[in-house]
Amino acid sequence: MKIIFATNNKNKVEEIKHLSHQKFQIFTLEEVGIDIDIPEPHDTLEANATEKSSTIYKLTNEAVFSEDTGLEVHALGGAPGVKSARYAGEGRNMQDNIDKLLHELKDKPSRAAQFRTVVSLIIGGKEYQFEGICKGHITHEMDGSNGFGYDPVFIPEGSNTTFANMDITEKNKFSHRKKAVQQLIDFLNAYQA
Ligand code: ITT
Repeated sequence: MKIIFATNNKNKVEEIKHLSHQKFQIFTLEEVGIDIDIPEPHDTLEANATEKSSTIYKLTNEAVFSEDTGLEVHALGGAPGVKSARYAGEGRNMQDNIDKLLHELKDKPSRAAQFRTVVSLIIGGKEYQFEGICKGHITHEMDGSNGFGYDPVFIPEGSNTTFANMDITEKNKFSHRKKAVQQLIDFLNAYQA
């Protein structure tokens, strides 16, 4: 079975390609010759994930999944959440986002946070969603150079180091994305068209 992963984020593709599965082969947008910036206009991860998968489904009419991920920080009322990619404003980079996050948390007693991933799968004309959560906390400074996004400032529960100090196999022992995508894999392995 062929399935398209509707993302432009190469780090997400790399993490998912580390997971083992049978019965289907994952193709990236690049591999199927689609070059578009998929819109993420909504205010929930769920709605943005649906937007991404349905945009590509309409173009290809093939099985497709997408995912939207946010970092939800307890003391900030769940921010940056769905706005994780543009927390410091449009046109700002990841360093600006992390600087803002550390600044906002400077005087907060709690640094508890979680990554939440929502996967949206469209297959046989129907949508299915899967969620993965990784709880942890935000560090006081950046540490490590692996991974992407907020990885240098996030320590998952059960570890004493940041995601950015882990290789992909180790990150996948804890990761939100792995938990959501594992449900997707289990679903597809059992799926009868
Ligand atoms: P898509 O093409 O899949 O939409 P994206 O990079 O826009 O890719 P998201 O909107 O899902 O991805 O993610 C929002 C931001 O959250 C993203 O730019 C990262 O900075 C951050 N992020 C997502 N997953 C992360 C992870 O596993 N570790 C650290 N930061 C992450």
